Amino acid sequence: MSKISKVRAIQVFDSRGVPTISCKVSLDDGSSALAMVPSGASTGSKEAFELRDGNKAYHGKGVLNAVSNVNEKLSPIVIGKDPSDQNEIDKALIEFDGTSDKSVVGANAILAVSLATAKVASKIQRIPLYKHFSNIYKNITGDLINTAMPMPMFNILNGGEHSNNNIDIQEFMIIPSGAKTFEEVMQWSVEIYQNLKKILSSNNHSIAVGDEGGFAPNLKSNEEAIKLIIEAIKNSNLDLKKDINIALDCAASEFFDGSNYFMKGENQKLTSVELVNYLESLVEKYPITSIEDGMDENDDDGWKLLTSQLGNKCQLVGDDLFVTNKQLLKEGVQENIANSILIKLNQIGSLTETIETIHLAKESNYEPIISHRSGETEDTTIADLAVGLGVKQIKAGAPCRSDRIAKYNRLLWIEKESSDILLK
Ligand code: 2PG
Ligand code: MG
Repeated sequence: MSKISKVRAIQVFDSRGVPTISCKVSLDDGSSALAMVPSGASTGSKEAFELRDGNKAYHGKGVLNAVSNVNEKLSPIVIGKDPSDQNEIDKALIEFDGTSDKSVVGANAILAVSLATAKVASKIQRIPLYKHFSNIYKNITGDLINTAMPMPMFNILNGGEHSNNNIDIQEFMIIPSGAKTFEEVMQWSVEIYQNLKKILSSNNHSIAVGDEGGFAPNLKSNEEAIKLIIEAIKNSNLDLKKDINIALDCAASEFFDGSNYFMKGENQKLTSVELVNYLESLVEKYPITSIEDGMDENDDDGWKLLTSQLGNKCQLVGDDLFVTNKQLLKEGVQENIANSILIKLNQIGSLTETIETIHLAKESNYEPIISHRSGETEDTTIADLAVGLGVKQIKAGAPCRSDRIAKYNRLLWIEKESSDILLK
């Protein structure tokens, strides 16, 4: 069995031009694989620690300290180890750091090594990465996976922290729920996206895009954004509800001041109760089947109310709320808040812990959703992660810009090459 012989990280750049880590893990048989770490803009306060240099270079956002932590501190820990034993490797990395938020060496440093190891292990076994992920899941949890193509939520209109327009809701997404194949998923979404571009253009709105490739025009209200998307769906000759549904990521922590939700775009100050009623009115009016971070991450009463009022008619996704953390998810399940969890590898900082959280979600009947970050790279690992772990939904941005499209293109290849992996 080949062993890890070298680990090398360098500083590269993400889709926002912000530094991030790229890590190469090499084996003694000469094979190697690269992984890159993404980064968020609307981050949850309890995410694992992203180590940044904080000096003059790159406005403090350099990652040279995290890079040298990989090269000097983490590399000796994994050299000589079997790359297919992901659990043991992640455990050793986590133990070396020794903190619950990975703040000594940085979650970005640990995750880079964790992912590059998984990738090189799939290479030497000559199996696709998604298959290796299924095997790791079985090793860690004892459960077998039914691999599946995930249904995407395409973020085609960006607001909040992902653009400088006046829209407060961060993401307006389309779900091509009626599509039969991933190929059809892509065709429908691309056509809607391009029809939306035409509509915006003919109404003299900006067609510039935000961080996740969705358009970012100034509009009168959140509702106007939904109406424009519905027009684009109709212009694509697709049926609302039957073919296409809508999802929102409010990222509500970004407009909560500790007691009220202030939607600047429409000059509205709402209490938790009023925000829940507002979201319920949107669900009643439009085919909205999923709402992420409808409330602030610390607004427990708001979350309880949202779940009791909307939980049986809408998927309620916890992102900043759970930050892919098993313990926080456990508490949420006990308190009966939300009914779904967004999964981001870098929120927790290792593959093994991500898998444990997904396992707990499945056992608790909380639907897991694999997600990109707003700062992405050409790394397509999350596409394989969704397929390999049988996670039925993925959020990877608009069907536009290579940092987003790379994930969808990878899913197209998986569908073409594996006739037994179906969109459910
Ligand atoms: C989110 C993500 C991804 P960010 O809030 O769900 O869409 O954004 O990476 O900025 O946290
Ligand atoms: Mg979110």
